[in-house]
Amino acid sequence: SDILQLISVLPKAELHLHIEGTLEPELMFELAARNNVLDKIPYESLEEVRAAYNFHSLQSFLDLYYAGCAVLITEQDFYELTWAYLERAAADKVVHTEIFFDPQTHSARGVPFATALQGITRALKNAEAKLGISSHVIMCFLRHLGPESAMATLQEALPFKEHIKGVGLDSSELGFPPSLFQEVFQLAAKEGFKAVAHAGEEGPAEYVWEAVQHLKVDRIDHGVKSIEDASLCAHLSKAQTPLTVCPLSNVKLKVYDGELVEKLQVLLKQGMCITINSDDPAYFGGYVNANYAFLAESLGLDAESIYQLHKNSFVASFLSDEVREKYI
Ligand code: ES4
Ligand code: ZN
Repeated sequence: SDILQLISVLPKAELHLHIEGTLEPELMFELAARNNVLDKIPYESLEEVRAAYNFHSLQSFLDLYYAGCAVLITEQDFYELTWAYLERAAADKVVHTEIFFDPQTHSARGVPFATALQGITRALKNAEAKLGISSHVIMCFLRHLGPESAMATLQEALPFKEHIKGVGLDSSELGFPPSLFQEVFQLAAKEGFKAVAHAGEEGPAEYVWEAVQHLKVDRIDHGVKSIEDASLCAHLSKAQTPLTVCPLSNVKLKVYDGELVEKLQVLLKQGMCITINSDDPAYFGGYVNANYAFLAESLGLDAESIYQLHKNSFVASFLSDEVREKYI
């Protein structure tokens, strides 16, 4: 249709993408074989992997996502993982991407911070030259490991500051409110990092308030539960705090029902800065254009809304104003 055509040709920024969540089953097996760790992945075949990607909650997904990470060991592994994502992003007309990585997932397995970061940044640099994609890296703290481990990770990152644009907060949400990480985010801000946090994915609207007030984030990742709090929605609209929404992720993890999707459209029309992203595309069944297409089809979005979403992706990005201007 015309809408799908428009989605496929519009240049866009992707702002919510876990690089570890772009590990396709084929590459998972290839790296497992190369690194002699086939025993570390709980599957015998590609079919078995795909059959396992049937989630009922955030945690049921995270368990498999962390298990898959066991095959990522060398700098070259991280390079190939990131490069494979960038080629797919280019096919979807992504011209700028801000990717998350989870250093603690790798350091806990004995893979140094620098190994993961260097593999990722080498691919990003190559993509700038060969695919015309600009990028930033955002390092995320795993909230289930608590604030002390997050603080240690931040300290470990300081020597690599020039390669890291911002800090984020991800993993299991319920029981790990943003306020626990206030000190970590305070130091990160002092060190010049931008800040984002997953909030209001499975957790309540209250966690979104905490991310705004305690962590002083520049964007909220997901944030769909904000819909349940009218005064929060009013605040986010007024402050133009962006939400990086991931429709296929929310459907796969059963975060919301149809009604919430429709409310999303109301918020978009009211001027909230909503962006569309793919989160963990290898696990959730589609890259960024598939996420736009899903929303367009389920809501019957018009061309004007699609155009607004593409524009929001640049407005919400950490690009310099000078570069941003070129796209909006
Ligand atoms: C994640 Cl969908 C989602 N939510 C929270 N943490 C994550 N890490 C990777 N994907
Ligand atoms: Zn996410």
